Amino acid sequence: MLNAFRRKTERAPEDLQDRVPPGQYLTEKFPVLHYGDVPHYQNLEQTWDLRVWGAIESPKTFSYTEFRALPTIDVVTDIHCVTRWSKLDTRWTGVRFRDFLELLPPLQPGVTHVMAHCEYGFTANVPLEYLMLDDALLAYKYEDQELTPDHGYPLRLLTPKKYFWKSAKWLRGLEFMREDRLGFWERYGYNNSADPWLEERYSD
Ligand SMILES: Nc1nc2c(c(=O)[nH]1)N[C@H]1C(S)=C(S)[C@@H](COP(=O)(O)O)O[C@H]1N2
Ligand SMILES: [Mo]
Repeated sequence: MLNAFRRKTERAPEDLQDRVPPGQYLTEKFPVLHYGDVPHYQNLEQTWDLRVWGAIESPKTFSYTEFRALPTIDVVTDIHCVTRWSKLDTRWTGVRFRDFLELLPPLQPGVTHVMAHCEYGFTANVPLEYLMLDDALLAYKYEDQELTPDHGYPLRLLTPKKYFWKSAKWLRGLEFMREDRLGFWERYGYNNSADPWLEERYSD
């Protein structure tokens, strides 16, 4: 019955304080935030695929149908946006990143980071170890509904232990890397590490 006591955009009630990182407030809304246009797809089988490449024994491409046939799990997690809103107990459905990795050709030795590549060239870099956590997902449903275009349809990354900007929407590719490289927001002054509990919002 947590919900009944949750405020809209105020300080968290006492019992939820320990779930709200420093400098964040809780919201019941689901704000939409991104740079640029929202892609709209007509025929996903013809206009969409998911590619993996980089430091992997061979690149691989999943069609929409192939990807949607993969086993899914649900993840319930809190999300934290660098613009200071946090949302508790959001529920997502998708392919767990760790399980997805099992379906790929072996990675080459020394992979440390993954670059998420999105429609229109947006990128986000994430350490591989964060993608190996239980809550890292290639997500396509939110609260049991297909993602809306605004929130990343047909597929987004979910990496909830980082600020939400690394949860890249409109995901089209995953590049395995042997060293870190900055993604889109990271190049524009967001903190590369992006841990909400350490309040790593911007770089100096
Ligand atoms: N492709 C893409 N994904 C993106 C972004 C973007 O600009 N492009 N913005 C990020 C930022 S800054 C945030 S806070 C979250 C917002 O996700 P939402 O709109 O579903 O709340 O998406 C992230 N994913
Ligand atoms: Mo953001």
